[in-house]
Amino acid sequence: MAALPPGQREIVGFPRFGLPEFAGWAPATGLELRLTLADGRGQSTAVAGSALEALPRVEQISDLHCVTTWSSRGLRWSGYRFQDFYERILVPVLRPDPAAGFVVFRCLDGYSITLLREDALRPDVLLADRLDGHPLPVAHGAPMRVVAPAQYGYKSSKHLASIEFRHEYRSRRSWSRRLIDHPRARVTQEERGRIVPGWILRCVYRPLVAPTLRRFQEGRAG
Ligand SMILES: Nc1nc2c(c(=O)[nH]1)N[C@H]1C(S)=C(S)[C@@H](COP(=O)(O)O)O[C@H]1N2
Ligand SMILES: [Mo]
Repeated sequence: MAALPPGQREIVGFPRFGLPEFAGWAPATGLELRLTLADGRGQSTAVAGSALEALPRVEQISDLHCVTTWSSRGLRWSGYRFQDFYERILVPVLRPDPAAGFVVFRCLDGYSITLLREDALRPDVLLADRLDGHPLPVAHGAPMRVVAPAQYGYKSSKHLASIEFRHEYRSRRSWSRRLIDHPRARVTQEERGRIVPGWILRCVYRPLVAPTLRRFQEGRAG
């Protein structure tokens, strides 16, 4: 297997993880997928999950690199390429402004994250609804999640609800989130955060891994 990106350490298994404020949240099981698409100019439209079945199903084995320095390796995802979804479903129904360079993914738990359009259109970015040969479990983002392996895990939004196009990069609400949310978040460049260098953030994040893992295991909201 290839070497891990700088500052990452392999973790055994694949834990549920995320922002502590969402640790106590769980979506209803058996949710039907429905995606809202917004063009950033006030128009939106809803797409039923069944529409995606017209796209080629792809399998992909990739690693998930959490910005807090743990990596889970060799995850077997199945779903649809975001690129295929974009070209064959999204563009024909929504016709987003080609100048809108950012894509916002909003989630059922209230989480949202923005990717550069060019990063979202990489061929390894999936809308995944299966993991390890089984329907995507609630713990890992049912009914559907984004998988963006070239980016830190925080760009791989779970429980996807809507996709919106924007002209500017708009980060998450608070100033602290603005510090940590890098527009690109490429693991090869160690773009962990916007202002503080990645190698410093390694040391800030590492002590947070164990308590956050426990919080998610116990389902305690932050
Ligand atoms: N909806 C939602 N998506 C999310 C998060 C979250 O809190 N809520 N956390 C992100 C972070 S920081 C990581 S590392 C991965 C973890 O995915 P996992 O729980 O499947 O391990 O999900 C990302 N996507
Ligand atoms: Mo993460």
